[in-house]
Amino acid sequence: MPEDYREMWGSLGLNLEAHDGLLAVLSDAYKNIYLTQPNRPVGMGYFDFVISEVHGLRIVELLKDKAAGKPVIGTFCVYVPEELILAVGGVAVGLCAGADVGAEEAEKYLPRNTCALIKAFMGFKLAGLCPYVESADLIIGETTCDGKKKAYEVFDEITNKVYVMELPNKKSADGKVMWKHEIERLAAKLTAVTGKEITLEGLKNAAKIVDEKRRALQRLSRLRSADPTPISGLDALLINQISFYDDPARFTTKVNELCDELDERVNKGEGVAPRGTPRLLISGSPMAIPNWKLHYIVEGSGAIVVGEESCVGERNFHSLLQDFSSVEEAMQRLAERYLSINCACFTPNDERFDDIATMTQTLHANGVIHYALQFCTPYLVEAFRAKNAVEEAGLPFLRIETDYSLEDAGQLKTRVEAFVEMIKDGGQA
Ligand code: BJ8
Repeated sequence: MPEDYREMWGSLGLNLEAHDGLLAVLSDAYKNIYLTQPNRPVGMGYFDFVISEVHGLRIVELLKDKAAGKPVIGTFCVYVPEELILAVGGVAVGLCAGADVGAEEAEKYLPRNTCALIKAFMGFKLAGLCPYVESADLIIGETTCDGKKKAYEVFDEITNKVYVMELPNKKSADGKVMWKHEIERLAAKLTAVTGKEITLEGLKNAAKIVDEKRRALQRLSRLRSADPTPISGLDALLINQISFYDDPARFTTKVNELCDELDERVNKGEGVAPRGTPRLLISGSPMAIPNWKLHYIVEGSGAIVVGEESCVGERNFHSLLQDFSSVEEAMQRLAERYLSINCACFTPNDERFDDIATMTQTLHANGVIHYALQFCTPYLVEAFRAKNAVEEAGLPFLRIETDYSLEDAGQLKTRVEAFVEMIKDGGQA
């Protein structure tokens, strides 16, 4: 860390010794996984810097924002509308965690057979390792999978900051009415917490910032359709992970600058792997930072990841909000836009298979790897229908169930390598 942030971390109540250990491990992992990649775009330098300062400078910025009266609002799910947080002058930060940290602490409150994402956000808090949770004024959960909604009850007991949005299980007419009501209820909650009314002007400014961020991420996604692809899946995943933490306007500028560079690469026919390298789509549970495991394995096995049908990926930026001319209309647009996300928590969720089909076509994928965290029932069950849909479309499919530990890395690598070889041979799974 270029600056010494220990005083700040201490004042946030972090466990300094354990936190030093975590940063050391992450820094080593980052060097090994990211900085050894060949032919990285120059524009990745900004994102390398953001990662190096993810518990440093970014937290300094958040604390300055708080001191200036801007509340910090933590979220866990892409169904929570960022526009409403920005419209009350707040700063939105993602709180999902992607490392096997604090599991022992988390298991004092949660059953062992809980998915790694839930254990990690609980574990980071309980082990005193998350400056984002400590900085947050309010934490917004949602009734998605059972594990999350029950964990929020415990998380609220520990933090006393949790507010839960009720997401319907079905996108029926009643579900839509209920969800619109939940959006309005969140707006009222944010106004109560911040003392700031949500105005049309505030919503328009917020929508512009968030839509521009989405446009930049869509542009990055489109550039990955080129062969050779101008950016690795690892780097694209990192950018998507950072989109949940960074200042949105600055992030958008940096993604667009990177995309200008990638445009040039595409025009010159340059890429990070030779033309014809097998191209894979990853689909399933989200990969929160610093979960780089599967991409690292895939890209070390002679293939390239060209897209993520995931919340840390396409589900986060797939559609824009569109214009509106009143607060009421904005609430309706927000309800529609967010309910159009296709998560396995919904039943039925057939639209997700259409999304996978569209992405495989647009990105010219040669196969799909379905990624589900162990004990994530929604995605594990849905994998069977996803397999049928992908194979009916004539593409090979590999189903992976894993967690954040590295114990199964060798076994996964063997399976992924065999999958990639089969694609090279032009075969079916
Ligand atoms: S919209 S995927 S962010 S709920 S991996 S905690 S589903 S058991 S994260 Fe998710 Fe929103 Fe859906 Fe996306 Fe539960 Fe599965 Fe764990 Fe998950």
